[in-house]
Amino acid sequence: MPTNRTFTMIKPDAVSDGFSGPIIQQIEEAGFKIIALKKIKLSPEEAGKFYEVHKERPFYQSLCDYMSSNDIIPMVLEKENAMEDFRTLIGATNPANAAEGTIRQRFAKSIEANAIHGSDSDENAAIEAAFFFSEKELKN
Ligand code: IDP
Ligand code: MG
Repeated sequence: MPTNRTFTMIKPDAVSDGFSGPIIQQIEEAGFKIIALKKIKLSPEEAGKFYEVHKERPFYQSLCDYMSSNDIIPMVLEKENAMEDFRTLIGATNPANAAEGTIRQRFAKSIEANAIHGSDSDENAAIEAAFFFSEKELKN
């Protein structure tokens, strides 16, 4: 995947609360182009695989239960400096610490149910995109 791309998911709380529209609008207004998008419900096992890097952390089981509790909307986005700019757009993991106007400050409920995911490196963005999308879907 080119380095001007990143991966995101709108998380279950934000999807079920009806915030996917305003979140996608904020993403597009910030200059990101949507390359791929789908709506999907993960099994707890699939969520566990996606978050495997966190398996030693105390919140892992709860995170996997939460991430498989309802539909999510994974997306691949394109913009210059995509990964870093997207992390800035979503704000800190804990919405209590997220900067004013960021997606998490606007829409997150808690440090766990924090509305949206953003990859933390170009390498992980490519791995995470391939978790949800075929090569053909990423070819755009
Ligand atoms: P990030 O999503 O901002 O990159 P990570 O540290 O990679 O944050 O954690 C992955 C996800 O795990 C977070 O987005 C959040 O949903 C959840 N999480 C992180 N820290 C905690 C915690 O202390 N308690 C509960 N859930 C957490
Ligand atoms: Mg992370």
